[in-house]
Amino acid sequence: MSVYLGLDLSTQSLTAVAIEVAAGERRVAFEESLDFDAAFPQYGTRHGVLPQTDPLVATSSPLMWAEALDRMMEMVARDSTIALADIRAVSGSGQQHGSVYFGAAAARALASLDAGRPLVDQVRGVFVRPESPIWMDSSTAEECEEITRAVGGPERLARITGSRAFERFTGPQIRKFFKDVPAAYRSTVRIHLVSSYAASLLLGFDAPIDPGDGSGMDLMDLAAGRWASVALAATAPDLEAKLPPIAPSWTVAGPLATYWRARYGYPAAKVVAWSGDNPCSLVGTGIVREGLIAISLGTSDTLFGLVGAACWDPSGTGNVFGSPTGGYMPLICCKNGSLARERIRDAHGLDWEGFAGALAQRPAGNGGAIMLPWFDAEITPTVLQPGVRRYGLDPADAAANVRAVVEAQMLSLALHSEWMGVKVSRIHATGGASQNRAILQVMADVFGADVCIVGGGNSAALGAALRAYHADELARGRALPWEQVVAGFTEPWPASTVHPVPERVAVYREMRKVYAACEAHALGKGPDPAPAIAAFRARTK
Ligand code: XUL
Repeated sequence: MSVYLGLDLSTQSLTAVAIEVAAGERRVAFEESLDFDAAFPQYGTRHGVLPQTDPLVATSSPLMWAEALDRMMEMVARDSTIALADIRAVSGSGQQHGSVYFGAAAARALASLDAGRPLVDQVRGVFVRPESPIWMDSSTAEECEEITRAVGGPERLARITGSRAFERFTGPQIRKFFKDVPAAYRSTVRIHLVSSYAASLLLGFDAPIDPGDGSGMDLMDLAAGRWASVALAATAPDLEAKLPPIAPSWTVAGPLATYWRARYGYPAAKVVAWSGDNPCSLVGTGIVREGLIAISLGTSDTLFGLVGAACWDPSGTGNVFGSPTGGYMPLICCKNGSLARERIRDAHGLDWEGFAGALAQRPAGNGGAIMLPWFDAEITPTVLQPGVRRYGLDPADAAANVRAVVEAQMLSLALHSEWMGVKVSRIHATGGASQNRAILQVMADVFGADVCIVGGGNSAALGAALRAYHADELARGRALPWEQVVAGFTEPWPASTVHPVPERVAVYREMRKVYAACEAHALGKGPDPAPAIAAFRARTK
């Protein structure tokens, strides 16, 4: 039997999933999370983020992450359900975009870790920046502009790297550090992503960055899978020398460092390059061939898929990351996800059952009543002035508003993912709201595709474990097809499939255009959509 360990260092917690793969059996053998706030209160994080006076700044502690990794590795080692000696490979997933800054002492400290002392005490002195900027930071608008200008415009940057400049992306964050504290930037020897940092702790030396996470930096030539010199030059001086190399996601970077073996009894398991949490979730939700997409209905609603050729979103809202399976991973993120659903639910005094009931009371198309659910500033499409807009929708009508918010979310996901060019054959739904069948029915009808539920809550950690399995097989000369890698772990839940209803699919095909007209109008980019709404209402009566 072979065991593979996947770790997910996310914003709020560190999760480990261990999978067992034997001839006739595959199963998840271990699944545990460590919540940063609860387990490490001495760092003072809230939801994994350090307190700040500037609301645009978001940081966390790389030291806390090291301590969490040490604690989790101990928990895995002590768990009696796993045969430690059977662990063949370890990989991981990190919250994307966050960065860690090593000074001159780091290489020596990592190379000489003493198994008799906790990790945290040995890496305390290695950081040039004791706080790491993370993906929730949006303090780099100025740097985004400067980088964009230097590269030759947002379209050129997106064509090269897969994304225009985003405040949370690592390149703009590095530029801000270089501008704010140039001496500290100069003394930085190595800049890691959260993913490559954690992998380096496991290895005892600098791990590479994989294209899945490297593409979240505004620094990588997406099609070539190497650093883009024009983007590096636009960001900060001598940057390439400070970055680890980019290596394929299935790279075996080395064995677990002696520290882990001597301290906890691990074998010399292979450490496989870590990736970002979204790229790992792609594998953990079973999106391993074109035509499948995953929609995660969580705090934000995220849609991602897998495509063979590098692409970019001409509207500038979407991202394209490298896929850890090879190929590319287009992704869009709508910020007004569960929050918007909850706001409508609460405004009408409903519970989730009542919400589902209200949704079913109204016909597909909602009689032409449309909501733009921008309770909060929105990423997709870019909406900086929050505010809900209603077209032909009475704010007091509970059923109409419930239907309107869900239809809006699904229409928006469908509309703004058209650029991906994915012909959707099946949707894998995950996240809290995927338990609501009525919502999944709207999803199926809007996309005209079957929808099924996959996975438990830990798709990124599971994806990392599956990547470890794939890389181990490859290193042994067996190139397993990805569908074989994920088999037994990412199958749809039994009886969870929801089929589209052809008449409703036809309604939503029309409604998508009307919704687009409302969006354009609300953003000051199009005429009053009233005639289009009236025509739609007449046609769908
Ligand atoms: C993706 C992004 C987030 C983080 C969360 O671009 O910013 O999904 O990866 O961990």
